[in-house]
Amino acid sequence: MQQQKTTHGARASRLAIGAMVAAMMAACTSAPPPAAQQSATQQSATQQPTAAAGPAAPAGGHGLSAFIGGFDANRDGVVTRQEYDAVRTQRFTAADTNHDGVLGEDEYVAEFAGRLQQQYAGRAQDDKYAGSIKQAHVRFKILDTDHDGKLTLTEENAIAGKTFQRTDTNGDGKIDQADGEKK
Ligand SMILES: [Ca+2]
Ligand SMILES: [Ca+2]
Ligand SMILES: [Ca+2]
Repeated sequence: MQQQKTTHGARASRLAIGAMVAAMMAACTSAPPPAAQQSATQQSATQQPTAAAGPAAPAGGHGLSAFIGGFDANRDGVVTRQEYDAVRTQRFTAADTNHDGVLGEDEYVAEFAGRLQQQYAGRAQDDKYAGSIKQAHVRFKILDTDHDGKLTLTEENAIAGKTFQRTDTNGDGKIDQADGEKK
C-alpha cells in the first residue's frame, strides 16, 4: 500500500512536469526566439526542391529514359497518362505568351528553349544545344498538322497520344523502365 502511494505521487509529479513543459512550449510558439525563426526558414528552403520537383530533365530528348525524365512530374519513375497530359497542357499554356489559345513557332520554340536552359543548368551551350533548338523548329512544323503556322492543343494532343502509345511498348497504360529502351 505504501509503495502504491509512492508510485501515485511520482505519477502526479510527472504530470505536473508535463504540464509545465507544455506551458513552456506554448510560450515558445506564441513568441518564437529569432534562432527558432531562422531554423524554420532554413527548413522550408531545404524542403523547397522536393515541393517544386517536376520532371528531372524537362527538355526531354530521345529514348525511354529521356521520355521519363521529361514527363515524370512526381519523379516516381513512372509516367502515367494523366501526368503526361497535365505536364503537356501546362507547357502549352505557359508557351502561349500572347494568350490567343494557339502557339506560333516562336512561342513554341521559346518555351522549349526555357526548359532546355533549365536542363543545362549553367553548363555552357554547345553544338548539341543549337541542334536541340533546330529540332524544336522541325518539331513545330510536324505538330502543326494543317501547316497554318498555329499549333492548337488539339493538334498537339493528337500526336502526343500516338507518342505515348508507341512508347508504352507493354501496353499497360503507363511508361516506365519496363517498356524497355528502344533502338
Ligand atoms: Ca510519375
Ligand atoms: Ca499564342
Ligand atoms: Ca508501359
